[in-house]
Amino acid sequence: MAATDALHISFDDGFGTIGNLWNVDASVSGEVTLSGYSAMMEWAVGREAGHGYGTYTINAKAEGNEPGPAIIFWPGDNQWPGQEIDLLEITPDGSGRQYGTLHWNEGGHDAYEAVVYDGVQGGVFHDYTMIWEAGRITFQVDGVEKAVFTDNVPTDFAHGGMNNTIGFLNNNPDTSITVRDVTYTPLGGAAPAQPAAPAVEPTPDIEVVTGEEQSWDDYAYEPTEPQDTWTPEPQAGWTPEPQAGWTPEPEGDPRFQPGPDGVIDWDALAAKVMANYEATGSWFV
Ligand SMILES: [Ca+2]
Repeated sequence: MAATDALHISFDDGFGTIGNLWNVDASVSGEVTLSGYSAMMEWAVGREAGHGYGTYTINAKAEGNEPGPAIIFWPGDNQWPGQEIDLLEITPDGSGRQYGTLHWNEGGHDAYEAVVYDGVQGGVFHDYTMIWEAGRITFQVDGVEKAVFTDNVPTDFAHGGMNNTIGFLNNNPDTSITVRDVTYTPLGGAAPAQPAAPAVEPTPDIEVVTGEEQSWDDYAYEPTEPQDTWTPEPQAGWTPEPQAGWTPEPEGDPRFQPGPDGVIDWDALAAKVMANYEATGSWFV
C-alpha cells in the first residue's frame, strides 16, 4: 500500500503494515498487548516509509505508573536523534500521568517539547489521536485537545520532508500497553470505514515542559531478563519481510539503552531473532 493511502488495522486478522514485531502477545483476537520488553512498528526503511500529514487514531490502554508503554511515530529513515513523535508515554515521577512529545534533531542532539495530559486516566482504553499538518501537530485524547505543537513541526515526505512509521513499545516489567485499533486518514483524504470522531473541545491547563528544564534520567531500566516465551506463529495478514529484525536505532535514545547490567541489547536480540528465523522459519528469541 502507498504511504498516502488510508489505513485501518483492527488486529482481527494480523498486524497489517505494523510488521516489525518483537515479543508481542496476539493471543486475543482483535487486539495486541505489549508487556515486559516488547515492540511493534511499521518498517522504518526510508524517508517515504510510514505515513505523512493526516489523522492518526489509536485505541489503546496503558497500564502502570512508570515509563514503559508508548505510542510512537518513529522517523521513516530510522535515524535518531530525529523526527520522533510520541503520542503516549507515562511520566517518570510516579504520578501515572500521560504525556506526549515532539522530538527533533538539533545540531546532532535530541531536542524535544513535551506536554503532560491532564485528566487522562490510565488503565482504561482511550482514543489517542494525532493530527499532523503543515506547521502544526495536534494531540487529542477521546476527541479532546491535549497538546498543540507549532514549532519544529516536521514536513512530510510528500512535501519534501520525511514520513513517520506507526509503532508501539513497552520496556518495563511493571507496565503494559494493549492496542485494539489503528486508523490513518491522509490529510484531505477519505477515511477508512469508521464511525465519526467525536467533536473537538478545547481544553485548558496544558502543561508545557521543554527539554532544557527537565531530566528524564529515570528512564533507566531495571536489569530484568527479557521474557522469552513468545513464539509467534505466522498469521493471516502477517508477512514479515526478511530484513534486519527490530531496527530502531538504539544509540542515544534513552528508552533503547541497556540497563545497568547491559541486559537489554536490542541489536543482539534482533540478530538472535533473525538467526532463529533464518534457521527455523519462525520468529522468536
Ligand atoms: Ca480491534
